Amino acid sequence: MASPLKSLVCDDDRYQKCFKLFLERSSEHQCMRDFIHNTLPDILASVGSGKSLLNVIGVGSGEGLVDLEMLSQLCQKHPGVLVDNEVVEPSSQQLYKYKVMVGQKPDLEHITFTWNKMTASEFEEHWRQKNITKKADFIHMLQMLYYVKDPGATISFFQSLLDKNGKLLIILVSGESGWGKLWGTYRSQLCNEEISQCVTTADIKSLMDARGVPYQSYELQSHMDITECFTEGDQTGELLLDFLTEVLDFSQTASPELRQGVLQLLRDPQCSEEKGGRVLFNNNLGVIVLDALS
Ligand code: CQA
Repeated sequence: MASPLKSLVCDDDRYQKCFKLFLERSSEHQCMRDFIHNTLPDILASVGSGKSLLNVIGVGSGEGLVDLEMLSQLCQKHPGVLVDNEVVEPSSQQLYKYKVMVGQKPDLEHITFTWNKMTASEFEEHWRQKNITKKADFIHMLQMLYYVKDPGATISFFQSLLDKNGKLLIILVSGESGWGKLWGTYRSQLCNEEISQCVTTADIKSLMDARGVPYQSYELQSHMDITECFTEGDQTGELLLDFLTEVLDFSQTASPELRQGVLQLLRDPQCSEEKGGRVLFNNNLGVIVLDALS
């Protein structure tokens, strides 16, 4: 039977509201930033190996805040190189914000931006049809593989675009995160496979192991303050619950059993820890780095 619950993804205004709140209540961007500053520079040191132009592809770049931080690390590691940056993002609002930000930054004259307002699979189609032979030195896909039909096929395609010494960076929630536990129990009731996949880095690692594709991996500690979820009728709590379940108006539309079950699991030590009267949901992220196929 089809789930009667509507996906949050169907209401972009509400999604953006939830997402903004999530960013305020979580350390998601901070932990990515720490990784970008502390670990990524070493990963980027070997890309390109002496080329004067580096090709970068950002898949699902959003507003581009995190992209620009990575580009800045890349430019610091390779002083004087030119960067050709392909941005792939289906949301025109997000792409617009990205363009505005680029227009306001003074120190980006070494980087050219190509704006692709499309999904990853449309980009793949476009690349194949135009018979583009350009290879990439650095490709990143941050928190986006949930939204493709076949994460394994998407990874294969983008990995095939890597030049010698190129790197593909994938970030998703970790299998050990609260998300992993929540989906382990409620996947069939919450996830609409047509819209998004409940995929974690644990799934991607199993897939790569099965294919015999080597990778490096990292775990990033992160949490999300979900305390308000447990106060009935609280507006903030309802937005956070929508984000956690990816269901539009979850409290209003889920059955009482599902609602109670989800709330109980969210509080459970498998998903969250209590600290100073706050409930902190485990939002740990996993990073996977792939080299060019040899
Ligand atoms: C849409 C869908 C997903 C979006 C979006 C818009 C998204 C961010 C911004 N706008 Cl229509 N996705 C996103 C961002 C962060 C993040 C996750 C997804 O951590 C991961 N999800 C599962 C762990 C959270 C629901």
